[in-house]
Order: sequence, then C-alpha cells, then structure tokens
Amino acid sequence: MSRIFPPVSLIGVPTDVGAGHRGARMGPDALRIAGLGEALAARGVDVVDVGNVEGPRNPWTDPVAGYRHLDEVVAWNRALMEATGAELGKGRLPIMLGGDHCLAIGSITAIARHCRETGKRLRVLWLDAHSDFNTSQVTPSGNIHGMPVACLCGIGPDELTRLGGDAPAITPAMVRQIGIRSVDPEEKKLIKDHAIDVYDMRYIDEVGMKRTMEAALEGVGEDTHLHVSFDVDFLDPSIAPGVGTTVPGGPNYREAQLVMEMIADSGRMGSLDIVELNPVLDRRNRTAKLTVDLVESLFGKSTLMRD
Ligand code: EXY
Ligand code: MN
Ligand code: MN
Ligand code: MN
Repeated sequence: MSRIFPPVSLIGVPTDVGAGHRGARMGPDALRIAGLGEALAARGVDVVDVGNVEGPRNPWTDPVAGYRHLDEVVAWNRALMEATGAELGKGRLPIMLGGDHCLAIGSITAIARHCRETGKRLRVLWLDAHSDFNTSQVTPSGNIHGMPVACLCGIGPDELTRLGGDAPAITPAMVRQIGIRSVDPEEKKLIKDHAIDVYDMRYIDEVGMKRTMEAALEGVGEDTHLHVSFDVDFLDPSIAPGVGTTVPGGPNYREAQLVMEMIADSGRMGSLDIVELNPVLDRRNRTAKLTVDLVESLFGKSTLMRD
C-alpha cells in the first residue's frame, strides 16, 4: 500500500546547550550525511532542507539556580518555535534534526499553537529512555534536556513554559511515553502526580510492543495531529551507541521498526523531533544510519509482505 505523505521540511537544530555532554550540536549534519533527505525523497516524499536554526554558542558553564544555560536554551527554543510554526503554516511536516531534547520545548509549543489554530487534537508520542519531567528543584544535573515535558506541561521557568504566550503549551493527557527505563526518584513522583501515561520497558516486556503501541495510539483519529518526539536513546545502546545518556535494556531493532511502522500505519504523524544523536560518541555514523532507516519506516518503508 503506497501512501502519500505530506511534504516535509528538515529543520537543523545544532545545539547541545540543554545536555550534559557536548556533541549533539553535530547531530543535524550526521543525519544529513547519513542521507536522511535523500532516503525520504527516494520514497517519493517532497523534501526541503530549510537549513539550520541559529542560536547562541554553548557557554559550557555550571547550573545556576537549578538550570544550566537557561538563557541559551530559551534563545534556541524561541528561534525553533518560529521556524517550526513557519513550516506548519505552509502545510509541511517539520522534522527537527537535533540537537538535544530541550529543543522539544520550542517545536511542541509551535505545534500546540498550530493545533489550536486548526482545531486538531494533539497527541505526543515521547520515545525515550527518560521521562524528561524534571524541575530545577529536583534535577540531579541542571540539564534542561531532562525537563522539556515538565516545561511543556507548565512546570518550569516562565521563559520556557510561556514561550508561546500561554501556559501550559500542552496537557499531560496529550502525552504517551514509550521505552522509559530511567526516571529519577523525585521525577517519578511528579510523573505520578500529573498522571502522565508511561509505557515503560517493564510494561513492554510483559505485553509486547504491538499491544503497547495499540494502547499509545488509542483514540488517534482523523482529527489528531500526532507529534513524535524521538529521542535516539530510546533505542538499546547495543544498536544505538551514539547518544549522550545511554541506558541498557531498550527496544531492539525489530521492536523499534514495529513502533515506526505502526505510527506510519496510523497516517496521522504531522511532525517529528529527532534528538540526542551525538556523533562524538558514535562509531562511523552507525547510529545516524540506523536512525535514517527507522525514519524511513515512519514514511512507509515496511517489512510487511502482505502489502
Ligand atoms: N533524568 C536525568 C536528568 O534530568 O539529568 C537524565 C536526563 C537525560 C535526558 C535525555 C534527553 O533524554
Ligand atoms: Mn497541519
Ligand atoms: Mn529525552
Ligand atoms: Mn533520553
């Protein structure tokens, strides 16, 4: 079944100001060198690479009041929010090439505004080893890539929670987290208090990835804008070593392919973050190449023989 996909805009976001390691700033070019644009074009997708968003250099300083590089994170996310909104306004599917996961604050703030304007219901699939729901009071690191979901749900500094004007940008009910296996103790309390739907690796072990995805995609329909925030550390480090915060025991290649193919089958993906790829920690760009392979499955490449 060859499906027509919306036109795509690649937006490079070369920053690691939210991370505890430097190097994710080279993620956009690693994905380009791995042939992301060419691979999608070969599938008949109309792809435009709009280049990179610009922002301040990484000052590489210690956290202040529980936030590392807050001003720089705000500047990058403000610029990305504008760039994401511009591509959505043209009816294109923005793919954010990260860069660390703090960038999801800017992309999802823009996507939530687009959904309000177009009357769509937003569903966020958060593919990650981490819940990214920390706050300045409980963070173990001060790294804002561990905080985007909390910020998007209105818990964080006004400069980030109100990036798009109103707060919260999204509600916890819009979020489904898949692949979670590393949550800090206080963060776990916040996740429970806000009733975020988390499909952790224990759940996936027990019920399998097919049933997990059926549950996470429950209720997704014609009126849904599905945003996929794909943190590459979602994957087991044995297949994806090129990330800054590896956690053993992630989904294997086939489970990851099934996740992407079931998202493609829904036909509702309207935007995608690809984050936390760190070429400094990779081996001959293999993690970027795997990521491209998985993104092709988001655009209809399938191992299904009955098509
Ligand atoms: N929970 C830890 C922290 O907040 O520092 C680790 C967060 C890693 C976040 C990466 C992007 O997924
Ligand atoms: Mn749209
Ligand atoms: Mn993350
Ligand atoms: Mn992560």
